[in-house]
Amino acid sequence: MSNNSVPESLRINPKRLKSDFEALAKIGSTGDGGVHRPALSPAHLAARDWLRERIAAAGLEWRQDGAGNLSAFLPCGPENGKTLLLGSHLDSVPYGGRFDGALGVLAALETLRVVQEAGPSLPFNLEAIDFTDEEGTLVGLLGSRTLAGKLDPGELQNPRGGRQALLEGLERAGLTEAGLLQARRNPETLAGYLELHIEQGPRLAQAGAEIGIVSAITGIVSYRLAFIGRADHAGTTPMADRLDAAQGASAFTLAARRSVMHDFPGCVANVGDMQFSPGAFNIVPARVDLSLEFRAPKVETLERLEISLLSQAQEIALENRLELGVEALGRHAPAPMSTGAQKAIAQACDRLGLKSMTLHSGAGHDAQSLADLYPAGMIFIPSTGGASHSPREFSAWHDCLNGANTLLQATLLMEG
Ligand code: HGY
Ligand code: MN
Ligand code: MN
Repeated sequence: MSNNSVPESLRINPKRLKSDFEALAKIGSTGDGGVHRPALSPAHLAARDWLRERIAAAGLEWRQDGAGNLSAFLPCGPENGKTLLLGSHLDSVPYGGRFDGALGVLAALETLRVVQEAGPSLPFNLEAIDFTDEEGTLVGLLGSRTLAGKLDPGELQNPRGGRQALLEGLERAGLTEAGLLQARRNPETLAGYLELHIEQGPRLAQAGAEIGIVSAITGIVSYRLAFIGRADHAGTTPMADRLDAAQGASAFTLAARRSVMHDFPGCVANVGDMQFSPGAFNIVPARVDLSLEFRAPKVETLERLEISLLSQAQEIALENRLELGVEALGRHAPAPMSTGAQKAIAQACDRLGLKSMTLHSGAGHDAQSLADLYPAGMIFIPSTGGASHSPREFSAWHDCLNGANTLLQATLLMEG
């Protein structure tokens, strides 16, 4: 059967998707609606074992590459034809939500099962993929960037999650650095990539839209900054004589927020972690290491923001008579989504009678690793209250179904 003869009434199986979603949410559950499945942690690997079983139970072939990317394959296209990737990620941020990434992987698997049952031949084969370490608790967009052949070996020496954590995760998962670096997939073999994801923000709900068609994904840069002073007795050292690292770290955190809000509309900056050392009630902190992540929709804005934040850090260190350590940890360029994929998603919404709107993604996604190599598109569904990266993360089940059906129909509408 040709692509467009596939009945427009094809839909996912709601009961099967819901039972998968509820079973997966139990793996690494934190008991408050969230999950804790950091990349290559025991919980994440348990989720992967579960996914592998579901793939086998569907009679689909499962594959795993040198980066641990786990996928289901459906040969529904021409012999040796290209493959359309559908997917997302099963890893989570620490103590995150149960929808982020998981919904996209399960909807991708469900799309393969429905196509397998309906039996249409498509202009491409289908592959549902779970990418390793999308969240960057180890490196960041690790699995999709290895598949894209973009992983620089140097990044593995000082990743944002720490080299020790990376080595332990690789060991636990039976992966190697060499394997990671060999996981590139020839882009000529891939027809494109579609991902369903929760919006992780409030815009769809505010606009009363059921589906978001992503136009572009934000650029993201990470640094570790160290404000370095001197350990002293917290009781006897005169206040004016202290080289107090906490003063620099906290002044910078406040300055970063102020300058982004005043001078960089549409951008964000976050200090998500601070480590004090030696770290005691009665010692003036000698050193504070902080994690800095900032995002901007355009490369030139990202570069201006980077210069501004780093120069403010230098000035604040000087003012507080501190030294400043600066480690660049990760850089993901902003990525426009393909117009072809956006068109297929819009047509799918028309077929399903769903109200859609086009929007930019302030969250990073695996699609941004692939978008310059082949047509990539993303489908968003509303997040209740815009909450994400928290156990409060929630999307109404009818929105999840709308998203999964949009992924299915968009898959059938994608050009080969
Ligand atoms: O951090 C992000 O933007 C995404 O959720 N990984
Ligand atoms: Mn995600
Ligand atoms: Mn996330």
